[in-house]
Amino acid sequence: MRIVAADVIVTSPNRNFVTLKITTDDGVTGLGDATLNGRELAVVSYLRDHVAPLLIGIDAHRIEDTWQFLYRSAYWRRGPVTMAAIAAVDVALWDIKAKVAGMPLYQLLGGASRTGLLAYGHASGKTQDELFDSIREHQEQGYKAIRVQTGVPGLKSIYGIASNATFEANTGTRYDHEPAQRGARPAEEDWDTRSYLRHLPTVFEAVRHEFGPELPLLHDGHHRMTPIQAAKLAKSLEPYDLFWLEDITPAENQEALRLVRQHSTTPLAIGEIFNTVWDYQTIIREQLIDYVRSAVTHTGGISHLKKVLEYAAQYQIKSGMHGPTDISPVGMAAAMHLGLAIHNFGIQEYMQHGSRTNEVFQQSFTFTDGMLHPGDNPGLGVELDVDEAGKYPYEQAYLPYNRLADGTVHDW
Ligand code: GCO
Ligand code: MG
Repeated sequence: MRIVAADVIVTSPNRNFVTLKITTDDGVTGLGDATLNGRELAVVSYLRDHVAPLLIGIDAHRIEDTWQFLYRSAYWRRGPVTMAAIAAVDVALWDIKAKVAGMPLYQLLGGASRTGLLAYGHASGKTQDELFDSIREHQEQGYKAIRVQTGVPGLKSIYGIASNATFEANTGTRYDHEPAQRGARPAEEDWDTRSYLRHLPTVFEAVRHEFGPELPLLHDGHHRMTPIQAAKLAKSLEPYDLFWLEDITPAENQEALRLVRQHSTTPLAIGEIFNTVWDYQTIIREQLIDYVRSAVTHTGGISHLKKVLEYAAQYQIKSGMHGPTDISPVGMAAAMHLGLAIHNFGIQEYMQHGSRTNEVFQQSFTFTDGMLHPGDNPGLGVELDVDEAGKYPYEQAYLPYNRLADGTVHDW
């Protein structure tokens, strides 16, 4: 079964998505997500100009060999662009293999290890009242675990809070916006770590008081703290029993987390911007984290992320795969098949795509009573309507960035 076409489809129904569609000489097609938020066209070029021509004629069943060929023959390894491109090829080939086998992909990965995947959603608010409303709204939608992001007094706009969700009255769907904004330049936000460190524990105290001790609560620090600030934060949130505290440091410096571990037992999650097992080498071996945040889409696909998670399993570290709206329904389905099959599944992030996105990508996965399931269609269970996709051409969009009061650029 040879590959006869590898097409890259760019579409922007509610936001930009890049999808690779591989076709075999038997007429079987497979999809892979290659969306790199805010830098989409770099992956498009990598795939169209450098990878697609190499795929023609390859045996579509040789997934591991194709992965190794693309990774090693390029010489220039790792990095988000390379690894998103390889991920798209890998996932498309898994989709094809599972369709040919007539099975949902999770069956080929070892079969289901559980009945469904616990998902968490994003609650946020500028004020306490808005935040409480948002948590309740998520609970009404079925979410059993909730990420809490909040405004900080004195700061104008912060990543991840409100104005972030839209209710589409015509379809009855709720659409979670991600921070990327369409436009020619990134939006500028402001930041003050000391105000944030003072304010956040008061928010979690109020949330625990209102919603009780049972509800799993998560928080994302979005890479903004120094190691000692991160240690302080993790320690100050300990009384509120978080499910996890995410990206408290930039973590390129993996050793930085030793300091945090010395001061706190708050569980830590890191890795949404990591691409390979090498980015995790120290933090897994030294047990400096509790959850691996990588997405299938940005970590070389199912083949590579499965290896990362198997390594993590030796240290009782679990999965917490990245699932914002900038992971397309194809990338989400891939995460769900992998999450259903592995033993060390932890939790799956799940934001809701808009109705236009759901029309472009027809999906078989379900979200019922707070649990995700990839469905039992052969393959990934996602199909792309190319005509529908063609209605929404690419639009330039950028993630925001931060400046401190004195104008210094800061991690956002
Ligand atoms: C998360 C993430 C996202 C990212 C976004 C960048 O935890 O869901 O931090 O909100 O900022 O995916 O593209
Ligand atoms: Mg995050």
